[in-house]
Order: sequence, then structure tokens, then C-alpha cells
Amino acid sequence: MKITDAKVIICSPGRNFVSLKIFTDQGVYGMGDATLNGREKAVATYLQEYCIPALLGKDPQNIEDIWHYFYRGVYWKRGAVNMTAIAAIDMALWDIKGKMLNTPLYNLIGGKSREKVLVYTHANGKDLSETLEKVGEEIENGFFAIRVQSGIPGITHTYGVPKDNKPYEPAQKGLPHEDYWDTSKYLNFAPKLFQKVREKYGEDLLLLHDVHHRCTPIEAARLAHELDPFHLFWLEDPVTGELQEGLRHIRKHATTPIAIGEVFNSVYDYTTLFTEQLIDFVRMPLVHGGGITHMLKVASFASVFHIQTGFHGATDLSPINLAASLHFDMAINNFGIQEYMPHQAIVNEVFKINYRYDKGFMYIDDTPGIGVDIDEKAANKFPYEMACLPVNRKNDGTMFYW
Ligand code: GCO
Ligand code: MG
Repeated sequence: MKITDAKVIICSPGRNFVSLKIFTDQGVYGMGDATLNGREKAVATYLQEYCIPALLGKDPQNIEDIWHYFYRGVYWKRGAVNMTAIAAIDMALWDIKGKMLNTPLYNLIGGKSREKVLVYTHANGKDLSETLEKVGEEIENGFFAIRVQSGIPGITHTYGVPKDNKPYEPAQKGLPHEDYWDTSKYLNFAPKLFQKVREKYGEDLLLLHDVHHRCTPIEAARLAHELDPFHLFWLEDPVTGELQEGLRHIRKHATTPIAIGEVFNSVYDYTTLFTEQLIDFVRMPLVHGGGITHMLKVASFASVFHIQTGFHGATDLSPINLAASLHFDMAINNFGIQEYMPHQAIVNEVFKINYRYDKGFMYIDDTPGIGVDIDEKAANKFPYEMACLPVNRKNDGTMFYW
């Protein structure tokens, strides 16, 4: 069996997505997600100029070998662009294998470990009372697990909160717009928010919160400690991903579970975090984490330390990634939870999906392979438009983490 061709499809149904389609001499093709929010064309160019020419003629059945060809075989290892390109290739190859063997992806990676996939959604409000209302709405929608983000008194606009009643979408057309940030206002407010949520909705709801990399290690330790009484399911990205040792401070002061990794892309990002038991959930998604082949290794490594998965699933990851993640979530033993932020309806004009949400859980059907296809004619109706994530400054103008 041989790879005969491959192409990159860039489209923008509401937001930009990059997809890779790999063709074979058996008439079967595979689909992979290659979307890296705000840097889409870097991955597309890398695939087009360097990876696709090297893929032609290879046997798509040899997934492990092809993975290492693009990882070990490239002197410049790791990095978001590189690992997203490898992920797209890897997903497409697993998709081809499933189609050739006429079986869904989850069967190729161990079969079903569960019947359905627990997901969490987002409740975002511009202030405390709107956020409490949104939590109530998501409970009505059947969710057992809800990520709670709120506007903060004294900060005009912040991460996770939609503008003008539109669905939350952080990437804005053109160059990055600027937000403003004040950690002390946030630290004073966050514990009060969770106290109110618990008072109103009780102990059973699984609550999550994303700090989005904005605390120093000691600030994160204070926050995690003050949130301890509200028993969060997890506190996400309390410190920046680069400073792994920063997580040690949190462990010294709190038992709030920690999730990290949506900006990581290598198993080597986790060696300290796993072996020292500094985290509880792995956030790295298949699309930025080198695909299924690599994430199987990460998940196995995590399982040794009783660490679970909780993959990133924001709307800037395409339906191909979400479907592949759901197969993965179904198959591994140490699955924890999956982020689910539904795509806008317009996205489904381009992507034909094989999953559904019902009462707090997601389900994936038995379509062979990953099971998501792209309607290229529809994709052509939505051409790429440059859009970037915002940047953040402190009130004196100092550049900060967004
Ligand atoms: C999450 C993430 C997203 C990211 C976005 C960046 O937890 O869902 O933090 O909101 O900001 O995916 O592209
Ligand atoms: Mg996050």
C-alpha cells in the first residue's frame, strides 16, 4: 500500500481550521487536524513544503515508523508547529488504517473501556450574578461538570468571557488586540466566586477553573489553597507551562487537583510533572501533542502515576481532533474527562461529524477510522482570514501572559 498524494485544506467557517487529507493507492483517504490557533499557515506551510513530499510513496500502514521519521528524522525536535504537523499526519494514518480494516479508531487502540465519555462545558458570565445564571443553564443542559469563568470587578474584559453576547471566541480578526490584567483583583475574587457557586448549586457539581497561566508559583499556591474548601475537580494552568518546578509550590499548600498541558507538545514536558506527582490531569490534545501514536505513550506514562487525561477541546481544535479524542477517551483506562465546547452550527456545514452530546456525556458512532469527513466544496466557501489570540498587559503597560 502506498501514499499517492496529500493536501492541506484551510477554511474558516466562523474561525480558521487546517486539515490534512492523505490519499492512498487503495482509494482510501485519511483526515487529520492541523489547526494551531493564530499560527495556522505556519503548520500548513510546513506540511506542504516539507512533510507531504516526504510522505509520497510511503506505506501508510507503518504508522510508528512514519511517526519517528518526522520526529527523530527531523533534527529540530518538538515545538508546536512541528508536533501539530506530525499529529495531522498521524491522525490521517490511523484514519486510513481504520477504514482499511473497517473498524472505528477506538478498536485499534484497545477497544471500549467505557460506554460514554464524561465531558465538561463552560459557564462564562460578565460578572458574578451572570456567571451563576450560566452555571444554572448548563446544569439544565445536563452537564455534571462545568468550567466556571467570570468577569472580575475592576478588570474591563478578561479571558473566557464572551463579548456582546456572542459565543466565546478568543481569536480576533487581524493582529492581536490588547487586554488588561490585574492578578491581585483576580486572586481576591476567585474564591468568592466558587463559594457562591457551591452555596447555590451544592456539593455534587464537578467544578473546574482555568487560571490560563497567569499566576506566579506562590500566587498559584495561595489560590489553590483558598479554593480547597470548594473541592474543585481541577484547577487548570495555575502557572505557565514552561516553569514546571513552579507546580511544587502548589503541592506544598493545597490538595486542589491540577490540570496542565494544553500548550505542551511532548512527552518530555511531563517527566518532572509525572515522576514528582505534581499534576493530576494531562491537558495536551492529540492535535498539538503529536497525534494518537505519541499520546498513547503519554497516557501510558501518566497511568503509572495514577494521572488521568482531560484533553483540551476548545472550539479552535477541529471536529477531526474532537472525534479522534473521543475514540481515545473511550479506549484508555486512565481517561478522566474531556473538554467540550460545542462548535458553532456553521462548522458542521464543512465537517461531517460522527459524535453527539447527551445529558453530560458524548458518544461516538462506529464509522470506520476517525469518522469525520470534510465537504471541500463547502470549505471553499469559507476562505482563511488572519486572526490572532489577544495579548495581555498589566495596568502600567508591562507585557504579561494572556
Ligand atoms: C481551554 C483553553 C482555551 C485556549 C484556546 C487558545 O481551556 O479551553 O485555555 O480557551 O485559550 O484554546 O487557542
Ligand atoms: Mg485552558
